[in-house]
Order: sequence, then C-alpha cells, then structure tokens
Amino acid sequence: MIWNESRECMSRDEIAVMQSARLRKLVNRVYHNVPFYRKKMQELGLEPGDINGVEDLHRLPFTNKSDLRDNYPFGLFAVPQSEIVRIHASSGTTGKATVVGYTRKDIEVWQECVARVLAQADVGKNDIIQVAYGYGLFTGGLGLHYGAENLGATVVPMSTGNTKKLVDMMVDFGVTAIACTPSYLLHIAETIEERGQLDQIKLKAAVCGAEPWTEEMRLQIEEKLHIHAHDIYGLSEIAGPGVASDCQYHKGLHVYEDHYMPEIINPETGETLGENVTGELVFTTLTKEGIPLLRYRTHDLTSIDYSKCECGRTLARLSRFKGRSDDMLIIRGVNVFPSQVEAALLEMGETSPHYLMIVDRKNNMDTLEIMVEVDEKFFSDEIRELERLTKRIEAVLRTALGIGPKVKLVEPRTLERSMGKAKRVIDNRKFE
Ligand code: DLL
Repeated sequence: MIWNESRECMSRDEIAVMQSARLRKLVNRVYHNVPFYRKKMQELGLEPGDINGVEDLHRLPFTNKSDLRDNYPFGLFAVPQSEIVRIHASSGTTGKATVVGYTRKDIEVWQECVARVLAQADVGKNDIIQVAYGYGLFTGGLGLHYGAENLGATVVPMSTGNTKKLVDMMVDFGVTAIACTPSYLLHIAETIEERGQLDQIKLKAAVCGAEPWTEEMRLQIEEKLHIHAHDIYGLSEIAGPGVASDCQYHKGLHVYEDHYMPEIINPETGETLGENVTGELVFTTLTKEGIPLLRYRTHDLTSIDYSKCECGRTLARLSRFKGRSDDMLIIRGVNVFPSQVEAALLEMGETSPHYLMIVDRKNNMDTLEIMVEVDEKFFSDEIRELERLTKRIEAVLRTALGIGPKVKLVEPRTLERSMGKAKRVIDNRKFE
C-alpha cells in the first residue's frame, strides 16, 4: 500500500499529485545530467518547464533497449561513477549487454519494493526463504535476496544449479517460502514428488516470475505443492524484480507506482491506450538516480486497471502478461503466443506444462511442431491410446491457436528443464 498523511491508502488523485511532482524533478534531472535526453528533448522542442505533470507524460520521448546498447556501458547514467554502488547487466542474445547502475538510494528503493512483494505474499520475518534465482549480473538473485533481508526474513541464497540439494535443505531447514522462475518451481515440485517428500516440506508461499506463465500454471503449482504462488514482475532496465506483483486475490499485479510510472501504448503507433486495453507496457522511473529512464519500452504485452482492488490497494494493476511483442510468432499469418499453448495444455489435464514449439519453413510454408510431455498418470505404452491422445491435443491446439500444429508426444520428464528462464520456442525459419 502507499499511504497519505492520514495513514489512509492514497486516492488516485493523490497518487497523480505525487507522481507529477516526481516527474517534474525527474525531467529536470535527466535534462541537465544526461546529454542523450537533453538532445532528444531538444529535438522535440521541449524544455523541462513544459512538463507540468503526468498529463504531459505522452510528450516525452521514448527510450528503447537499443539506446542503452548504443550508450554502452555508462552513457545514460545520470550521476558520476563514484555515486554508483552496484552494476547489473543483461546479456541479451545480440550485441552488447545492457548495463544498469544503482546509487545507494536506488538500492534502498529496490529492496523496499521487493519487501512489499514478499509482504503481499504473506512472507515475513518468521519465514525462511530460499532464493533460487541466479545470483550475479542477473537481477533475480540479489534483488530477492536483499528484499527478503530488508523484510527480516531468513534468507537461504541457493541460486540455481543443484535441485536435489535445494530440496534436501528445504526439508532440513523447514523452508517456508521460495523465489524462483515458475518453470523451475515445477521442476522442483517434480523432484519432491519423485522422492516422495511432499509431506516433509513446510513450504507455504512462492514468488515466481522472470518469465511469462499462465494462471493455469500458477494454479497447478499451488495444487502440486499445497502453497500459494504469487506473480512477481520486473526488468533489469527499470530496477529488476519488484516493479509489480499480485496480492492474495491474484486479480492483476499491483505496480509500485510511487517509483515506476506505467503506461500502455499501441506498439505500432506509439499512441497511449486507455484502461483495460492490451498493448505494450512502458515505464518511467520516477525516483531513480543512477540510470533514470523516460518512457522505456518494455515490449511486454498487458493492460492496466485503475480500479480499487479487493485487498484495498489503489495502485494500478497490470493484467497477467500475455508475452512479449517480440515473442509473438507469426505462423502462416496468424499471431501465436507460447502462453496460448501452455493454457490449452493445462486445461486438458492429460499433459504437463512442459512443451517445446519448433517452427520451420518447408516449400515456402510455415510448419509448427509442438513436443508435448504427457502427464505421468496418463502415459501409456499402448500405441493406439497415444495416437488418440495426440489427435485430441492437436484438435484442442487447433482451436486455441487458429492454426493446426503437429503434436509429438514425449515421455514424462524428457524435455530439458530450465533453472532460469525456460526456452519454449525454436524458430528455424530464416528471415532475411
Ligand atoms: O527477469 C527480473 C526479474 C527477476 C523479475 C526475478 C521477476 C523475478 P530481465 O532479465 O531484465 O529481468 O527480464 C525482464 O522478463 O521484460 C518480461 O519479458 C519478463 N518477465 C519478468 N517477470 C515476468 C512476469 C528479470 N512475472 C523480462 N511475467 C521482462 C511475465 C516476466 N514476464
């Protein structure tokens, strides 16, 4: 929650007043300290005084990932290097890494926001939490680590790499919360199941993110482990984990709007879209000192709801992420998202949410093959049985996707498990 002076939840008007004051300061700061932004604003004929509040946000220039790469490594920093106390970076698949720097105050804000996420998941100082995101330049490990410490929880800094040891410690230490990617948590759940240790764990909450996942998968995790699972969103350019997360009602992710100002735009035209319309999420970092960003284009697809949540929070809520605009596959002219496959498979029940989409082009025609793992309970050595199941899955996916994929069933636990962000798509088509 963010409170006003009377310790009541801030109204939307109060939030806008606070954001406007912070935006004015931010624009002044970047204009005077970051040559890249001064030039961009001058090109648009803008001076800091032209931005009076959030109503003028749309007049500001966008920032793209390529702007961070072009100014590698520290070109967009707004403070001297002596003020920077931490660096994180994301490797990306092409070109230079994107590098972000944090001042001491940035680290404090980040920790506080991650502590809010954990508190929303009902994790507190009496909990023991395993942080099983990667530690290092990736923001997941250290982000969750310091957020949990800030809250006073007991942190077990597992990182990724040894699932059996993680499960042993989960049992021995009486771990009550875990933070990792949802795909890794499913793998952990399988390991627990395989070793028959479900009744030995004390886990009650999970905070999962860093990759798109569906509501069906969240429910499956809750059911498998008898816990409550929460969605945590963030990206390294804006802070890392803890930009938004869901509460106990799971009706969207509350954005920590006192620090991160969201907008939804039409990704093609850049025009701002209204409430509850799906588009690309854009963030302006209202309080960041190290590398403040104006209107950063995330490429993540979602919508915003400004209505008050059942939990009482007035913070804007983002709907569950549909994927990234650059994850969207166009197959035979139809838009296809991996999340549609996941949702359809989970709804069927006979398959597990482990799948791999292989897109190819043969004789100028796109092809889609989906390797699907059968759930242990439904796996059979009977060929005819498997053929029938294959046909049923193909029919369900044809309806869900609007194109007909070829399905190849594979035995339980044969597709590679990921400890970080899962890889769901191999696209072998060459686009010149
Ligand atoms: O993934 C930060 C993070 C760490 C978030 C741990 C949550 C937990 P990046 O590596 O920069 O940072 O990747 C950011 O991951 O733009 C989304 O496309 C995706 N992503 C992150 N969280 C979610 C989520 C971290 N909850 C990119 N749902 C983002 C869907 C997510 N996608």
